Amino acid sequence: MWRDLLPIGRDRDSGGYHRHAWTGADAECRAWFRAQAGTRGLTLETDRNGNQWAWLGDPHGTDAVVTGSHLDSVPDGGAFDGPLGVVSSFAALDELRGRGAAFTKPLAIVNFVDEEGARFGLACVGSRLTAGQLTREKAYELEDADGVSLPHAMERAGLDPAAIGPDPERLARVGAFVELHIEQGRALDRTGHRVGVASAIWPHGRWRFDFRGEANHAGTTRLADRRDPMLGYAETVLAARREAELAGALATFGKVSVQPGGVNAIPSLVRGWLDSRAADQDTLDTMVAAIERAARERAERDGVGLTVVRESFTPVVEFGHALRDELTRILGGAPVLPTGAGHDAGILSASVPTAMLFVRNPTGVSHSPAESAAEDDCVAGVHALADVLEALACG
Ligand code: HGY
Ligand code: MN
Ligand code: MN
Repeated sequence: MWRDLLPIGRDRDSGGYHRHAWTGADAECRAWFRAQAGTRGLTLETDRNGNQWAWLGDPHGTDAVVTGSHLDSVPDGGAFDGPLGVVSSFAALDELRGRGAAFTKPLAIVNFVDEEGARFGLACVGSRLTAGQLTREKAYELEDADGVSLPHAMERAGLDPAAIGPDPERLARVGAFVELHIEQGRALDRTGHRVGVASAIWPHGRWRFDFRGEANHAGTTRLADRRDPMLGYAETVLAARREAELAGALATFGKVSVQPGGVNAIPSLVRGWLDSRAADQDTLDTMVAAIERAARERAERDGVGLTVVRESFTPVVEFGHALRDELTRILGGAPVLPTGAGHDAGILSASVPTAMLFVRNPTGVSHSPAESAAEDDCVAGVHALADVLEALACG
């Protein structure tokens, strides 16, 4: 399975992945998922929001046990973030069948669409829509960098965008959701364990900063006459770093666009996206407010306009202790750790009992082509997931 997935959407030079929602690479990943379901005799369903479900047992049964993750990537992402969870789910099912496990509950493997939000700017679109945390109206407003709207992209991929929306009946049939994921840090590595259980996800969000100035000639405009939005942006990047350090939190400008984008022109618009995360809501709010204050002060000084829009937000997620403790017990005392990374599991946890397993990441690197995990650790993850699914679905 891993070998089949590896070439899809991979950049030949960097080795990183570009599997953005509803692109050709995403379609190939989805075809791969369909084929894996078919090989195993599972019933494939694509829900109203484009998430794929592969069912063993009755798709309309209740108290289903669901596992899976996502197959899309960030720009130039690693091979493991997402796919490890989906591949491990199929592998765990194979292992359970090999053990002769007798399933007493329906089991599904899910591929949530557009987890990373790399194309339309909002993360976890598939799970948010299904869980009713993103309205159809808001989803219809999402556009990619080329101005292609989300509904249009879905339509091109053969889906009916008029159907998208919350799916409470589907979620009501789910008794438990367990997502396996590569750890995106080194906390597990420091414990010496291969597999851990998630405790919580930090609150996090994305804010768009638009600095609007005046385009002008780089060779003839006196410094005193400029309204250069790049200065406010630069100052804000430094403020974000400073405030994050003070707060013991995280703030990142990882994406910026400049208009008109000429080497010899003062920009008219600098648009930067802030990704901010902290252990608690107060710290996050205070930090983002301080960054915005610094941006406004500088923008005013330069005669530059500033608008700040919060494009997405995910409150803190504390995974339910009952399921989390059960997983820890099944795995013989696996370490329990929090993460700053967002996941579909975090979105679903508001609607269904949800837990996560993390597989050791020896370098901690993620959202990068250098992301890696040892094969033995991945196999340990499959065994752990199989143990968990057996306990939950064969009990
Ligand atoms: O950005 C995130 O936290 C996640 O990996 N989608
Ligand atoms: Mn990710
Ligand atoms: Mn992920």
